[in-house]
Amino acid sequence: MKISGFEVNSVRIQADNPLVAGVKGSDATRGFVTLELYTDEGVTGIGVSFIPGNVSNPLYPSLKLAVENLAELLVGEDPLQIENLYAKLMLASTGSGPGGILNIAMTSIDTALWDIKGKFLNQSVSSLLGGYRTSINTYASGQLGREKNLEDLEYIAPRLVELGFNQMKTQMGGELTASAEIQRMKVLREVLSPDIDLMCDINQLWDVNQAIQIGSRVEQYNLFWLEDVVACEDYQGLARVADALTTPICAGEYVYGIRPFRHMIEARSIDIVMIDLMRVGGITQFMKVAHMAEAFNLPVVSHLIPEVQVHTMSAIPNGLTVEYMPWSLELFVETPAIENGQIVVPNKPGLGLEFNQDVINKFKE
Ligand code: SMN
Ligand code: MG
Repeated sequence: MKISGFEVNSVRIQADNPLVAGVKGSDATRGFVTLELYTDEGVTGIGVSFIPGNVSNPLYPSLKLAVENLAELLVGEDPLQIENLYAKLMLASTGSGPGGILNIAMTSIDTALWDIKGKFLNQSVSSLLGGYRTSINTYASGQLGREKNLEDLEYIAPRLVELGFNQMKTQMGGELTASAEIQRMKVLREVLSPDIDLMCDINQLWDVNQAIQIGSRVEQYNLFWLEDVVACEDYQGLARVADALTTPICAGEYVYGIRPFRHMIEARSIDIVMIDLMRVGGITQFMKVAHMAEAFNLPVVSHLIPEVQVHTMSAIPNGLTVEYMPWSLELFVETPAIENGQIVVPNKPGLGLEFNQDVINKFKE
């Protein structure tokens, strides 16, 4: 089998997809680059690249071009030799990474190659990667953010439970005082039963002292984890916070490639390893970090794109929970089911996903 061609599209879709009926999301749109990788045997693999973070980013045209430039190098190659092709593209791009747009572009390429392999071998990507389980815990994300006031939090959290979520994430880092930050956790804990897991993301907005002080005061609310409490590369600072608190410290979504994880883990900076599929550089690289974490007895959690991450996370024994961020759902005809608080691996070969071509045609730029 040989790669025979590809199609890359840049689409902008509604930025938010509030899970609770009646809650208004932002009017902004968010960009995605979609890749369809064709083979001479009629098998097509699909992948997605996007810039995790702001809704708008001036580099989207560059990202689309980067995916095209890399995909061109694959034409005529055997799609099953994923490590070989990965190395070839990284070698060709030496000097422009690892990091930034290169890793993000590599993610859709790598994802499409795994999709081809799964379809060709009639196995789910989860099965190819290890096949530890067929469903895994998932948590509602993007619903209880800093932009929400206390009344919003009180209204939305119990409705997420009604929708079947046993886990959900909120944020701190946006209030002027420590008391106001803590009040948000208190309000959420009061409306949620103790057996609902509540995570909290700081997105690097505190310093080490704030993290220890506020983190100590919210220990009473029994958070499932505190995420990105300080700057992502402050491994020693993170380690001080992790030592000082009982609440598990989670980080990793902001770093690029596989090597920073080695240093983060060696410095004992984190209790939970969060892997962003775009920044790590795709499924192949995700698995390397996940297995390294296993050797250190650390659980792994995924960041964004649950439609693909259901495969990586269900494949590994140390997968803890999948972030259910409903940003990319609209891109696909059908997305993985949520049953009893778990996200279910589609019972289809490859990723089990199909692009919604109507959406792509309507919203492509
Ligand atoms: C997050 C990621 C990307 C944009 C906004 C918020 C957040 C998360 O860090 O973990 O989902
Ligand atoms: Mg985060």
